[in-house]
Amino acid sequence: FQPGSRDRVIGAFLGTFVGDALGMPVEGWTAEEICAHYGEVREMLPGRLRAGTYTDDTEMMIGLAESLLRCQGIDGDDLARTFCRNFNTRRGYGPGTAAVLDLISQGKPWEEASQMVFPGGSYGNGAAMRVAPVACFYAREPAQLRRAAIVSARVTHAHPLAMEGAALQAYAISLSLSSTGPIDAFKFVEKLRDFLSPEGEEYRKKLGCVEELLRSTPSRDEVIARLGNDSRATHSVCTAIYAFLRHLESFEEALVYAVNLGGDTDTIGAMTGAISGAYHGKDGIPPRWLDKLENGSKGRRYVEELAAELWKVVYLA
Ligand code: R7I
Ligand code: MG
Ligand code: MG
Ligand code: MG
Repeated sequence: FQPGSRDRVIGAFLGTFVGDALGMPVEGWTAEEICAHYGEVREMLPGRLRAGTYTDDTEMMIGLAESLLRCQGIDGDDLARTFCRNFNTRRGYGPGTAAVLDLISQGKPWEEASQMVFPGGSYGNGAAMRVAPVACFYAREPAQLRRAAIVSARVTHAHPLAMEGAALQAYAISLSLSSTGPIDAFKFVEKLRDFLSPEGEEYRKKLGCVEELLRSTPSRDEVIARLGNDSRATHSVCTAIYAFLRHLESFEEALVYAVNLGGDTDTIGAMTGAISGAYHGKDGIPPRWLDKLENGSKGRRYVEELAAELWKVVYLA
């Protein structure tokens, strides 16, 4: 349990990638549809993309890591440019984010673009799903972590609920990364609650649900009904936190649980993978999953290199 170890920073990055790729083939399916078709998703399967391929979730995490390393912090302009440069429509972006990136590419400043697609900005989970690099970079400074997560979100997600969700997810990853021993699920939730801003009421309620659900053995349907499994930040971040805490003992079980809830499977998978990967480290991720990940020019090796570089900058400095 070495806090902030290289293995655990790499675990947070690869955990995002593995969760994204595991959930990719069944994104948008209900739990019943997954069950009827596969029984249970436990292997890297082909879907719209080849088995082990990542989607927008990981592509944006990569962009965030690249920009963080280049600027040694969050710089909104550089981050917007980096997201646009990496933007590959084949990877299944959310409609709001795709539109924002198009506007920025056409020359609109991100401050305006991010307000143009939904009134008040998107409250989608696209800012939370990519936040692992921010969490690792600022794991030792919670106040800075909150600020950085919010700025990293705002470039595409200007709605306060999307920004708060990204900050909450970042803090969950950082707590997991920093733990010096076995995590107590209830103390973990308590710390998350203390971290929320006064505007985080919806998340506060959801964290209350997480506690109640942890005290019983709820059905899958009850978990979905109370926490949600869709692409709103408010209906997915706490679901990922719950999947992690429900299966603290195993990265594999947490991720299988998350993906088989259905709905926004790649993203709830990516967020669960980030938190659980930061806890168990790369060594806790099943090798048979890692072996299946795409490994082209910006594939598995590149993601590991980004994580290792970030670890060097933050933890060897
Ligand atoms: O948040 P975002 O990048 O989406 C990420 C999702 C993940 O599942 C990825 O895997 C990828 O598939 O997309 O993209 P947005 O389109 O900004 O937000 C996601 C969804 O949240 C939208 O498509 C809407 O359904 C919903 N949403 C809103 N609906 C109404 N009004 C977000 N903001 C609003 C809103 O203001
Ligand atoms: Mg996706
Ligand atoms: Mg989607
Ligand atoms: Mg998704």
